[in-house]
Amino acid sequence: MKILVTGGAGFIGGNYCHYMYEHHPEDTVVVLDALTYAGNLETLQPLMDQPNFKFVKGDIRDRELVDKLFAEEQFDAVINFAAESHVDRSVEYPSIFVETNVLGTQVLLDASRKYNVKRYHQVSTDEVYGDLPLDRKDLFFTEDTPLHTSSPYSASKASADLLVLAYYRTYKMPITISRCSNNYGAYQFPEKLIPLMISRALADESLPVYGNGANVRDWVHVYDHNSAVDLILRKGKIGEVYNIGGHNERTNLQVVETILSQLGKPESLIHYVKDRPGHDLRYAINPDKIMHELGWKPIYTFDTGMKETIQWYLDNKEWWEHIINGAYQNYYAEMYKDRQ
Ligand code: NAD
Ligand code: TDX
Repeated sequence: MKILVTGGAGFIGGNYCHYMYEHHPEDTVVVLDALTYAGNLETLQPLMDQPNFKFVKGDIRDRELVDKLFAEEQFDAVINFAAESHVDRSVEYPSIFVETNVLGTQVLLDASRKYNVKRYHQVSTDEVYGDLPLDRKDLFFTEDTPLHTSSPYSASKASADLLVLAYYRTYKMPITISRCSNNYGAYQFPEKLIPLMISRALADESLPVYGNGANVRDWVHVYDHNSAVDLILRKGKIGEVYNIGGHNERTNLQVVETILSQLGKPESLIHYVKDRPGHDLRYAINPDKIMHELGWKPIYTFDTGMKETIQWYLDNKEWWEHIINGAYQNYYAEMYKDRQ
């Protein structure tokens, strides 16, 4: 099988390429990635010389480039990981989220249709369901939960999902969609909660916790997310949405405390800052459908996954120090200046 992996130089797409090399070396992977601030070729370095791996620098919004690539490569399947993915950036710069996440998805759908791709998989997010109240631990997102978005990021992802579903209904395109909760693991850009807190704690810098730290996220190790995406690609039913989550709910404060304790750093580093506008309270996934219908099971608990992840950031300082020494400095100063 020849698979187009868009956004393969990013966190989850990059890990998917490593997953493929480990589990399906017989398949060919072509990565299409624009190498925005979030794309990093160092993540793919170990794969670059493999005969059945190819990297193409390009933008999913570029119709001409995408059409030419599809004509040349004749893909069997497309997995669309490419996106603007950071909620705080979407609050500051919403337009690029609509352009990449909605219009980029449409370009890929059109090319997949024209070249008869056998499966188009859209990597979506649990954020399309909005949030759950903090005092109703009995409530979970199912695939039937109505879309109810909060941020420009989640609105753009929900819009893309609707387009994908429309192409299924209208053109009978062979699509699937996955909606996963918060990921963590190796190669995550240090703007997201876990790598941001690890890198700052290691430098003895203050840890900016939004609001009172009581917001809840449901954490999935990136390996488990990718094993689910791969299972859906091979065994999922066309036209279906699958939620992915492992019942690992933690408050943001609990996550930060776990990091501090493993790194042996003091809790005095915690600094409560102004809340994110529209901040979703709680995400929690009901993963019954993918577990029962496809037999998916995560291999990580939050504790084993966090131990391994923190160790990875300790062992791979070069990977993230390159990032935080560059334009990232300006990002942090700009994004956090009004939160003090
Ligand atoms: P990321 O920001 O780390 O990576 C995104 C990648 O897409 C980067 O390599 C970037 O260069 C590339 N990209 C951006 N715009 C592009 C464009 N116009 N053309 C081509 N490439 C482009 O994101 P991530 O965390 O790896 O997320 C991957 C996908 O998974 C996204 O669709 C996101 O919505 C979804 N998702 C993420 C999480 C999470 O916790 N991170 C959870 C659920 C779903
Ligand atoms: O500095 C911070 N302080 C803080 O308290 C940052 C960056 C975050 N937070 C809080 C906000 C959230 O409640 O931590 C929580 C997690 O924040 P993010 O890492 O920004 O993730 P989130 O907003 O939950 O969205 C993530 O999960 C769903 C991904 O970024 C999305 O791409 C994915 O779709």
